[in-house]
Amino acid sequence: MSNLYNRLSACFPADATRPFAYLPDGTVVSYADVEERSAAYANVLRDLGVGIGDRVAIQAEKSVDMLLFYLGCLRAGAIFLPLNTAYTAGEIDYFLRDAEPALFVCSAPQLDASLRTAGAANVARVETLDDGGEGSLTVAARRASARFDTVARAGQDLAAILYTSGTTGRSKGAMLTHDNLASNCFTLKDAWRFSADDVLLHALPIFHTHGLFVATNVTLASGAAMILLPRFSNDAVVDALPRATVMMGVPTFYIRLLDDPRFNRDLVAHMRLFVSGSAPLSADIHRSFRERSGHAILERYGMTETNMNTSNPYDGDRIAGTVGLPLPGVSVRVVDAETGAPMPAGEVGMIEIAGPNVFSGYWRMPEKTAAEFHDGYFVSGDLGMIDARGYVSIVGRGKDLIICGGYNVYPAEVETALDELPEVLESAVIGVPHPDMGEGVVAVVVPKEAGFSDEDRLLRALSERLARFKQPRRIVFVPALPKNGMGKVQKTILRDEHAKSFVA
Ligand code: MCA
Ligand code: AMP
Repeated sequence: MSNLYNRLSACFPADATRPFAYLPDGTVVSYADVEERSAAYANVLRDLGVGIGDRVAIQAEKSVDMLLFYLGCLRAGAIFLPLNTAYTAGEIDYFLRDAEPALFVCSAPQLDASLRTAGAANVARVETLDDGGEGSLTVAARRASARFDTVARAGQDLAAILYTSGTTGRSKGAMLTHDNLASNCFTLKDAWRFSADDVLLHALPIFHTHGLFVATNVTLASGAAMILLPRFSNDAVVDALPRATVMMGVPTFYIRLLDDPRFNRDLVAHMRLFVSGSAPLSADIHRSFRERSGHAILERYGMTETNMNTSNPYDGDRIAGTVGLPLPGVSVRVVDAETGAPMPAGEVGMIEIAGPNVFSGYWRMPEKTAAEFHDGYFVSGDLGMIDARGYVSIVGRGKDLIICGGYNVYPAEVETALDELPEVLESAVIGVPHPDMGEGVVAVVVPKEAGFSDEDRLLRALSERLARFKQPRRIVFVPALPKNGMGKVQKTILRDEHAKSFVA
């Protein structure tokens, strides 16, 4: 019973004709379909020779088939490894070499390029899954048996690996167990009062924790339904809101809705909950949203390595600018980042997390894993405080991370890509306020030749190496970077200088 799929399916509605997903073309996918089509995908995986514990990497457009394939992986005991659709071939190459998947799944139009990337990385099999539900896997699944005995897995066995970038060095694969995912989704189901009557408006990508585990697992664990949108757009969300009861989003979703004159109380009369996370939601947006819609957005805080850690309460005060209280079973503490000593209430320090939600380590990186734990607690890299009522606030980041529209950009990765260009002597990459995306990426570059200022040339070169969301939105050329006595770039000075890059 430790296989996450079995724990989820135990909660599926008794009436299997009940809807799981409403698709944009009007198709309704029932819970009977979930059971049968995930079984078919599990059979296909077995036929392809994917064994228990094998990794299955996938870079495909959002579709219900990708969700059913994820469930098929769980059922077959494979480890699901989703990759951002924005990643370039160069980025995918690294993940495939590092994870050594038995199978790489791509979208049909990417097949030729993926065969080359997978071939170079020694991945034996490449199959396709595309957003029309076609692709070699889907075709095979249609012919496969719709019955499959879900394989037994221990709670500590891996269900998924999600890569997260790092402040320095290579991306790390966060290993998430069946227990990690199960504990968190059942905790959230209770905390947010999910029931079979809920209809989740799902506009997030499904290659990250937010859209895949929080949104999808909680829906399945509740026997609820979702309106599956291919991506966020104001038009599609405004159209779907009257049929939904819950929406989960990154702050940019809420910023964009507030900009839309159609967004008002009537539109959300049927809604019971708006959840925000993945990046800070400003207290201003929280207040404006409440005034416009009558809803206090429920902000929560999570990480790829830990799933969700804290949440504002369903009943009780949802305090703007805080990420709420530790979830049941999750221990959150704030310590002095230098000494590791606990900080008194109200004082800022490093946030550390322990609990059944915390991952089991970075794939094949035992030293990095050990370095990120302190007395059994995972060191989040986020700076925050806990007030006298137990509410956690995140006040900054100890890690050099930019969060842009809910996607993480690690400056070191962008700086490395820039510094490799023949025109660049050195660079510093910073995040500055952006009205839509929260933060925007700015690169400050010292060119090798004084007077060089061809921003387009550098951007073109970067586009082959870095996913679009990591590429700077502005490159500024300077003769020298500000450095301290130790020779370290003073990013605070740069952030102040360029604070107005995207805002008036
Ligand atoms: C799109 N672009 C972006 C981003 N998204 N650039 C930087 N950051 C982004 N997040 C690029 C596009 O390629 C396009 O490039 C240009 O920006 C404008 O695109 P636009 O149409 O405005 O964007 P969009 O397609 O509407 O997407 C914005 C979005 C989307 C809806 C905010 O990024 C999104 O769905 N974000 C959700 C991310 C997420 O799920 N994070 C959860 C991670 P060009 O100019 O070349 O056309 S999980 C996590 O963080 C933890 C665990 C947690 O707590 O949840
Ligand atoms: P990821 O690596 O994608 O899992 O991103 C995790 C990071 O997102 C956290 O360490 C935080 O810095 C940030 N984050 C997630 N939720 C929130 C939130 N509600 N407020 C502020 N930051 C958040």
